[in-house]
Amino acid sequence: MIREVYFFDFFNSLIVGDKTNCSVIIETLHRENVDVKKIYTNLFQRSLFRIGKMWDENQISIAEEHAATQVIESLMGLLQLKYRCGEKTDKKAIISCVDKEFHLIGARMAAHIFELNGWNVSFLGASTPTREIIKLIEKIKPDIVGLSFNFYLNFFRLTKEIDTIRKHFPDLKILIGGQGVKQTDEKVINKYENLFYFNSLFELDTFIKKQK
Ligand code: B12
Repeated sequence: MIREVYFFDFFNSLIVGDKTNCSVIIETLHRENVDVKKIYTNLFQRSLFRIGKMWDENQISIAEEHAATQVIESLMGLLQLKYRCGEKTDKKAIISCVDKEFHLIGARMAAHIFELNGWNVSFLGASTPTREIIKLIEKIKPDIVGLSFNFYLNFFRLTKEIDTIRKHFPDLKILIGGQGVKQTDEKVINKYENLFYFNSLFELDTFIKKQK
């Protein structure tokens, strides 16, 4: 775990847009060799969930939520430079948000975990149209495609996308993640073969390490 004192210092800085102090905390954690999955989960994800709740309860404005999100995204850039993998494999992954899904931070974290395991990752960010993902799969022939969805209304887009990928590439492993999954009928997800759901970076990391 990351010490509570770090969390509260980080969160209080984030909420007032003090990016400098947020990066000082990140630098300290990096120097202490803290696992980046812990920074992502116990600092960034925990802060963003809190911010989402505060926004939902009208304690902060949309602008304040946007500002905090931007700070987190820039700190992720910093972490991606600091936490790198020395040894590359020939494995390839495509990670993207489904069409019309704009919550990209979780997917970006997942992409980084693949990279730390030596994978070559094409991270497509938010809202990629399905036909574009299909074209890219044809071109780079990845071992895995990872899809993220958070906004529950995008569930039908997720299943449509899975169906389309399956039609074109029946054996391709598909990973899905994001908070939208919890709110939906898990039976729908379970009917697919070779499809895996993760909402924890630690479980994702274990899964990646088992891929040969
Ligand atoms: C920041 C934010 C935004 C930003 C996103 C910007 C960006 N660059 O990503 C913006 C402003 C775009 C936004 C928009 C909206 N948002 Co918003 N947003 C958030 C907020 C505050 C944080 C999201 C986040 O980054 N969380 C932290 C990450 C790390 O968590 P995560 O995504 O779950 O990812 C973890 C796992 O799920 C997993 N994972 C995720 N993806 C993947 C992919 C793979 C392949 C794998 C293996 C794993 C994996 O790994 C991650 C690490 O553990 C959340 C609050 C919350 N509870 O999260 C609301 C929240 C998600 N938003 C919400 C809503 C309602 C909206 C809007 C509809 C608001 C509006 N009226 O316009 C729109 C929808 C836009 C859309 N169509 O996508 C609701 C969603 C409710 C629901 N379940 O449907 C939430 C929960 C807020 C709330 N309390 O109600 N939002």
